[in-house]
Amino acid sequence: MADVVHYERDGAVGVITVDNPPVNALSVEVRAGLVDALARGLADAGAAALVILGAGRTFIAGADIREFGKPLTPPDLNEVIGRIEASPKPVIAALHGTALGGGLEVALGCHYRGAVVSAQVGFPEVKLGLLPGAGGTQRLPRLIGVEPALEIIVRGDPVPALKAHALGIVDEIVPGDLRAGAVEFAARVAAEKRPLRKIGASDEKLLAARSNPAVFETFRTGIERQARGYLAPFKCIEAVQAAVTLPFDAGLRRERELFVECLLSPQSRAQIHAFFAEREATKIPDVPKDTPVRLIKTAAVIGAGTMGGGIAMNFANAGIPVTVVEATAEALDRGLAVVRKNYAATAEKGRLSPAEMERRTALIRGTLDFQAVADADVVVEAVFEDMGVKKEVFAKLDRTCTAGAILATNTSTLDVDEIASATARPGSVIGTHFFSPANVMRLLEIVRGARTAKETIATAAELARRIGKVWVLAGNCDGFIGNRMLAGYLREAEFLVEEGATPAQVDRVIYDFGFPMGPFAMSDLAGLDVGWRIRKGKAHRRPKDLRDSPVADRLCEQGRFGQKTGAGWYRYEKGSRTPIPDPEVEALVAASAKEQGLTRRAVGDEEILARCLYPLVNEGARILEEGIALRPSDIDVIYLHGYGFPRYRGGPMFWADTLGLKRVYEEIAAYHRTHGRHWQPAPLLRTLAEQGQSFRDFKGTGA
Ligand code: 3H9
Repeated sequence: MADVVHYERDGAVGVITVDNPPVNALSVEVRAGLVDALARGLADAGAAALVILGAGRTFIAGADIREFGKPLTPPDLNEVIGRIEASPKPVIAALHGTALGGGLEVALGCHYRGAVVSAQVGFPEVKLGLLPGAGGTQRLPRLIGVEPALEIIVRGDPVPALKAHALGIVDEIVPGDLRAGAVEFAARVAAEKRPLRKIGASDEKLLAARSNPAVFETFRTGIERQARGYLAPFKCIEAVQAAVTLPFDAGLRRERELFVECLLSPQSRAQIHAFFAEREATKIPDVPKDTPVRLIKTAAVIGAGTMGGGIAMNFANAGIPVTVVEATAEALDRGLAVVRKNYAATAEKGRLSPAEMERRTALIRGTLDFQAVADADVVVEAVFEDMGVKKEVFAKLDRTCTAGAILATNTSTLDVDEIASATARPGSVIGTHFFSPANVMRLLEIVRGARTAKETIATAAELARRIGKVWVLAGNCDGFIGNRMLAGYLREAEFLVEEGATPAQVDRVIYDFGFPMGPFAMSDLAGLDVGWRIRKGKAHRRPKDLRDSPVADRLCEQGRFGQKTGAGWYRYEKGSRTPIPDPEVEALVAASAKEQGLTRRAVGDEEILARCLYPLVNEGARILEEGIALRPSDIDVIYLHGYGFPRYRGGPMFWADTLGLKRVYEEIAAYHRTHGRHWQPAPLLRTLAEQGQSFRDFKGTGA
């Protein structure tokens, strides 16, 4: 077995070090190593107390997620923790980095906990579709009370050391060196003969909830909207409730049952897939981690519109000074006023201190002078979506910017190579497709042009990390990954309505699947005019034999641009965002159907779901085959973070795998026969289906 847990003596204290890089996950070797090291410590007559700490950058960050789904090899984590808690010598956990999940559970099995001030503790299991399964739901409420425990377990957010100290999770904040401080703490506990605090044996903190069981129902109601569709948050509540209603040992057994129930659920598989997919997306085979990057000290944004302002806020939020360039004073003032309003709204909600708001606002400087971009390390162009305008901007950037500066375009559809051709340095040009609102949405598509240099990609990736984005690398094509796939989704939604469904029915089916809203509500929110303009610009490229629903264009011709004009696919009362079905739209749709000779019919919910979501899968398969996306899981990350695909379903490609590609292919082929060329199955989908494989098995085109 690998030597991943060491034991050594430091004065009168035995030190147990978990050394399992990168995050000291509780693999079977670590669990067995902890049992052995504990036994050594107990047998060591010179050790009056024991310390458990983590080597490297963190204490234990949890169970080894890669072991889930495989048969459990003993010792079980509950057993390990039970032995620690039963130790006749005091055991002290010394926390740094992130003590998460099973890591915090180990710490709660210890009699005392010390932490450095930068440490964080938490139970993120819920984000993996799980619950703490090694006593966390039983010990934490016994330590700090039911309500704070519910907050930590059900929400899954990390708790900084000082707050953990205030709550009573951490007994001492260790100043200076953790090991020395923890050894001193342990020696003191032994010398003072402090009682061994066995959390499992105490239950005073449960008494309040025992006499007020309504606390659970209140909590459940409180999370209902946010946790809609998810299983784990509700199972977490059930597990904490078991701490209150059952004796400790029975509570542990109930917790384990609920844990296993979650672990075996498709939701947990999907959420674990999402966890690894997000990390995998940051690995670009031909751009290794040690690729040199340009240090970004200052940034510039061209254009102070909604996107430009939002992008500038991203830089300011990360402490990077940013210059926003506009053509007219009026547009600049308007843009900067929106930025200030956004910050003020966040401050009003208490999520930003007034001082921090000032600091961030001060980092954003507006100017009409294009020369101001000369020293910027990165410039993001966010002007009108028009090739001519963009090329003009890039020619100017080429003349103005310092050598090696990253020249990024925020285009959502245009050809990055053509934009780059306006410069003499295409290696420095890259697409950074932010999603609207750019200061809120976490997704960033980084678009690699044919001549984009590796350093440019690595720098953009590093910058994305710094400004807190989840990023995915995309190849250069119309709509890149996300929007290219979305086209088929929107097209089918519109066809379905022409064929007899209503926008409200389609939206309900998609909402019930788990999206925050359906395609029509989303289009009304985003503004119908954007797509309309793009369609008009590309009208000449549309194949004549492909049907398109004219309804969206007709809505726009009537000035119905969505929420902002009070009407789109729905109508809206003044000041309200609630979509109200509109008979006028119904009439327009009926007329359009008649013109096209369609006989309208009742459309079933199942058909709606398949016809909206299969185009995502089919186009996703093409995107993979063309090498526009590196892997199916990258596509999933884009849909989870940019389009509201429910995380508990893992993303469109993962979802298709769960249905089975044979079924997906056959249904797409059937739609192809009845609905025509739009539904031509992607060759990759067909191949995988015929070979009985999944997207998970796709290992790239080798291109
Ligand atoms: C649990 O504990 C259940 C128990 O209650 C009950 C059991 C019975 N396992 O994120 P990073 C890998 S559930 C395996 O890039 P950072 C990760 O994939 C668990 N691998 O670093 C990556 O690998 P690679 C509860 C793990 O510094 C590498 O480590 N715990 C695990 O940005 C570096 O990760 C959690 O949910 C793991 N548990 O962030 C914590 N964790 O280099 C999950 C990480 O090959 N982890 N890896 O791509 C995290 O939140 C972050 O990784 C952490 C570090 C904050 C720790």
